[in-house]
Amino acid sequence: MRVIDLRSDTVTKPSKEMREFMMSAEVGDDVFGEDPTVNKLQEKVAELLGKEAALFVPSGTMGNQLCIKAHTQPWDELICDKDAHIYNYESGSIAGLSHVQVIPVNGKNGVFTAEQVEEVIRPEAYYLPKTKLVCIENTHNRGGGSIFPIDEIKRIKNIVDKYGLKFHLDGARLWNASVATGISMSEYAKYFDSVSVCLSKGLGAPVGSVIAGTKEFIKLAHRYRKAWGGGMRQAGILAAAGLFAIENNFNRLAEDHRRAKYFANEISKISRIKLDPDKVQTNIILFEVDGLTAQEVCQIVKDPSKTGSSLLLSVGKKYLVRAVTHIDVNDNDIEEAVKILKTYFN
Ligand code: TLP
Repeated sequence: MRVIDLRSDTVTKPSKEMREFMMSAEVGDDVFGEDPTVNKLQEKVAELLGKEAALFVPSGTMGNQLCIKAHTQPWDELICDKDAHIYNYESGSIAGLSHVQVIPVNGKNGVFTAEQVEEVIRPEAYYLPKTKLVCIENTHNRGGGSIFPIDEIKRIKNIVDKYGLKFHLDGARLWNASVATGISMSEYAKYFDSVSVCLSKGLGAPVGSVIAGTKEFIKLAHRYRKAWGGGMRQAGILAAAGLFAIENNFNRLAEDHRRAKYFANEISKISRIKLDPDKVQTNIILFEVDGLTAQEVCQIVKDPSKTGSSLLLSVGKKYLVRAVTHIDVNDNDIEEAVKILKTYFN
């Protein structure tokens, strides 16, 4: 049976070439800082992001949460979009691990303005929480792969500086933003005190994220990584996948964006489907099916009995279905996915 898996760009499997590259990686004990491949990856990502230092971590969640922990103290407060991954999908870790509370801002597709940030920053008073950190996500997952405009990032950075706050970027898919806009990773990163990027999303590596910032910041994050059980030993095998992915799978993200756009255009013609294809900026497509919850849509298209193929989609919000293009789907798979949606919803 044919399965077309558009649930996420996390579902990709390492290619034969990537696996071979991993097999030949030189390794050492990274808890002693002695894994040459991990060190190489950290240097490479630090350079790419124009930061002093970087740290390899097991997941995007750990990367974001380490940054939040290293920028804050218990009882502090951070500002992020109401749909931010750090706030919705990281198991309550802002509260659980950092003892920090969130001021969720009502952005549009995950994008908010400098004015919205300034409005919620607390004045100094003993009975108020201290606002310490602003976090943005680029591209924005629940915003449908939306790109945070660089001009708004600059405006928010002015506010961050004016109030002496810190600025964190969840750049799990910063690669996609960079390829889509032509703005370099370092140009995006330079406005932030810390950046987290994922190797296991569009880049197709099996595991891992990297966080970057000043040497002092990374030293502190390194301490917390160990404390949280994230110290890895011969992790060069995994870091090698990341190095391979950056080298070979970064620029090809444009293909995923092209397919997402095509898919969005085609399914927007289906009578019961509601979406604006102009909103699709990268590799994530959010759409509604008239009268059905996202969960119901996922169940219907998964069943191969009518079409001979199983289409896997995920839930974006209660009524928003999410489809994500990635390295393991080709033009033909996208055609088949369109056909399946036509069968059920036209
Ligand atoms: N996103 C995943 C999961 O929510 C399942 C997905 O399928 O999109 N930041 C952003 C913007 C993300 O989209 C994700 C993962 C993370 C951080 C966390 O990364 P991991 O899953 O490696 O902890």
